[in-house]
Amino acid sequence: MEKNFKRTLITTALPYANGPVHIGHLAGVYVPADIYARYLRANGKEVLLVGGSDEHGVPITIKARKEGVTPQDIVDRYHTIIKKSMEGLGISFDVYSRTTSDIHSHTASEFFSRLYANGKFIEKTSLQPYDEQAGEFLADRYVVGTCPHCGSDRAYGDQCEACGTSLNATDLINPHSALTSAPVTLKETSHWFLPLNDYQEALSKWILEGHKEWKTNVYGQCKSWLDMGLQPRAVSRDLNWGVPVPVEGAEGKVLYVWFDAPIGYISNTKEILPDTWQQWWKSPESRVVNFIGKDNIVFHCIVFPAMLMAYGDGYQLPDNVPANEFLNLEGDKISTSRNWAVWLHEYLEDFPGKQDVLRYVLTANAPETKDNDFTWSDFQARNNNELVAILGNFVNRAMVLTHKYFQGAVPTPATLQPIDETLFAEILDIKQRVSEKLDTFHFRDALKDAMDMARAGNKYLQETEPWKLAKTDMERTATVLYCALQLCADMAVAFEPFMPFMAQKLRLMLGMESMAWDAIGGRELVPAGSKINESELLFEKIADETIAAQLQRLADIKEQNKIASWKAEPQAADVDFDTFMKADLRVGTVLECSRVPKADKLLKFLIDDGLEKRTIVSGIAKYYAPEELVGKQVVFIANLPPRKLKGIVSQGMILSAENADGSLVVISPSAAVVPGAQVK
Ligand code: B3M
Ligand code: ZN
Repeated sequence: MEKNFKRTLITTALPYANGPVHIGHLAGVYVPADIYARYLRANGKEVLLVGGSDEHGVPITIKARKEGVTPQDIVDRYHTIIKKSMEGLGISFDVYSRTTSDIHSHTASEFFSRLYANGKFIEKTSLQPYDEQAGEFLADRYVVGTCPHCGSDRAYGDQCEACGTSLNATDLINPHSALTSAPVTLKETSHWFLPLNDYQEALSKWILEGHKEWKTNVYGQCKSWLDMGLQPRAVSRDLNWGVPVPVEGAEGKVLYVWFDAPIGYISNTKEILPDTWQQWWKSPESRVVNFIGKDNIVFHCIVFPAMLMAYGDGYQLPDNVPANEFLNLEGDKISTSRNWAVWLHEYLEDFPGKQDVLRYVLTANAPETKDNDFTWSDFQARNNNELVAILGNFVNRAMVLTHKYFQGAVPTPATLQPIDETLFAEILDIKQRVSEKLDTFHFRDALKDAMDMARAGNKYLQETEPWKLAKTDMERTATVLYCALQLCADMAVAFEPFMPFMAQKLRLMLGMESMAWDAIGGRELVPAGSKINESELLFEKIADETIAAQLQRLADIKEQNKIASWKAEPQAADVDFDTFMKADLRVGTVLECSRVPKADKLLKFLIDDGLEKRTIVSGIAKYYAPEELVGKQVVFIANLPPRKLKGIVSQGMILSAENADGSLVVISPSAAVVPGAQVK
């Protein structure tokens, strides 16, 4: 271990209880935190792994209104799903709680009161969006209007989803309330602010000088916040969902969700250790490590530490904040609202008994230094080519051969030969490498190194060939299988942090107790003469059909999203009648139609337009065979200036309608008309 702390309090970002958790949450936060916790425990350290659901904030109230239920209904539903699926995946929380608990409201409320009483806040009055009809202040998400950048009339007060621009509610044109559609007015309201600028110097010193060892993505983000100069931040909101502001006259105001959520780490610790929780937060022998995603860095490295500094009373700042980047899914950003995710509770249903496969793949491909992509084909390949072919195969061979030649008892070794000594030395070397990487939060590389154990085992069996030896030299066979079984036992210990289900199964097969990390590389983890149990396969191949079904599910979601976004396509801005009438729309008869060489989208038409024959090029080759269109009547714009496409001069544009999936259908009159007929 790098630093010698007695206790480590490991916190995990509290997921919002407005949806279930998905692979992005797992890869970024929960799997690495769990690996770290299990690794420290195996090293005999005192560890507390805490987490819980973040049950406040505006998105939860929006979801509740949409469904016509209360915010409490929403958080009850998702907290239950999240908690259960975390357990299902083997995330070894000592406590998984929630921010609507009493202990949390008390803790958060007391925290605020103390800062308030000690004059740590400034109070500021400002104009905020207000809905007169509802008699409520409106959070940014509740203000809807026209985007000043792209003209979409469905932009929100914090962002326009059509063009992606971040906005302030006051930027919107025609802002109105999402609650009642009433026009939004501005009303004066006062809030409390934590003057982060007062902590600028202390924070800079603590991070920029004191924590150069932090991951570069984390250190870099902190540095840029600090370089920009910190500003006061509001810590209260006008909202009816959250921890009430404990100040007289503050009715209708709650703590800002990012003020109360990190205090959740403290409430969780209190909940599990009501008498000794302070040791974990306030003793120099303890340290706090926050596992989070990159979008939470500023809150954990700047805002919460400033809150702790303001509070005083011996609270320690985090020792490390190993934040990860994002995981994408099949090349696209994971999104709860677009259902573009692999949900943990669904995975656990679709892949029973395969928790470790997901843990393995998410770790092997963890977004530690940059955003990464989860693909189902990579999932299958890693399972089939790594877990089955390398790890499972080695263990299976060692077990089966022991049953075959030694009736399921660990054989007694004779004097070890150099090749056996090399194997033991290699294991110790791998253990060292894995430990160094786990100590410094490099989980992905640690797992890669751990897999070298299985590789070394396969190589060892390949070189010693015990199945051949057994014909001539039982003593040497015994030694080889003894060594191979020790390596299986090493793996049961070394893989426990990464794949606890597999590790337990392997231990049971070997008839061994759970062991400390130190045991790895030992010479007698499973002693000669001890019985091993029936060999079972640790991993099994995942079939192509299984993967195809998951891909189909994603394809269906894509399709639904397209339809949804197509339906939501806002109507274009008004056009005046005279402008519209300037377009000369005509019906023409298709005389000839052919593909355009080297342009797979284009068809070239010869059209009888009533006066003459004109050439028009149209991008519908994907949807029609040219011969289908000959003889048909189409609608075209006759007075567009000629345009050159792939060397062909196109004299107009054929009109088509676009389906939700992007396919095009040519517009035709419903009965034959004379060529050149005007469309009005
Ligand atoms: N709920 C944000 C998130 O899930 C937030 C984390 C709170 S950690 C104290 O990204
Ligand atoms: Zn926009």
